[in-house]
Amino acid sequence: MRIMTGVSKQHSKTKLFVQIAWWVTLPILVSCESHAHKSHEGELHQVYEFTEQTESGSFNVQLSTADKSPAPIGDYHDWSITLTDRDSVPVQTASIAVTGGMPAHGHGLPTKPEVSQNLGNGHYLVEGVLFTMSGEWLLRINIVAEGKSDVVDFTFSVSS
Ligand SMILES: [Cu+2]
Repeated sequence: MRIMTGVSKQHSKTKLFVQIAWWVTLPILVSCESHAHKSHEGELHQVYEFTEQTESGSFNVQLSTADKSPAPIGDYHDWSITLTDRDSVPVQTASIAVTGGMPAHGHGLPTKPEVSQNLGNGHYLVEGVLFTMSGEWLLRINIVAEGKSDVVDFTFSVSS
């Protein structure tokens, strides 16, 4: 009888541990699942347009999804940058690099976007942006122009 009780207690402890482990793990599994699922949909979502001053105030950067089209999850798409200086004069010749990722997930961008075209009058085309999951994404725009180097971060939520 004692042995039976002992076994029974041990069993219920194990069972409890398994249950706790499951409830801790479940949300992680569910979020991974939804990420994977959404990354295959490739549906169109939100149109983005932001304007920010760079950290040192050298430039103003307008960042938007190209052609005001929505940013999809799971498909390559383009963004546009409009660059002006502190006097609102278009910056015609700039070297621009785009990096980023998901700060909350601790990962970078899945691709290396490139500023592929200088469209003139301070407009630049960014190709090769890809969001692989919903959540908060960061795009960091590094600018070298007019003898100055400056950076600006754009953080926004991508959802399906
Ligand atoms: Cu992520």
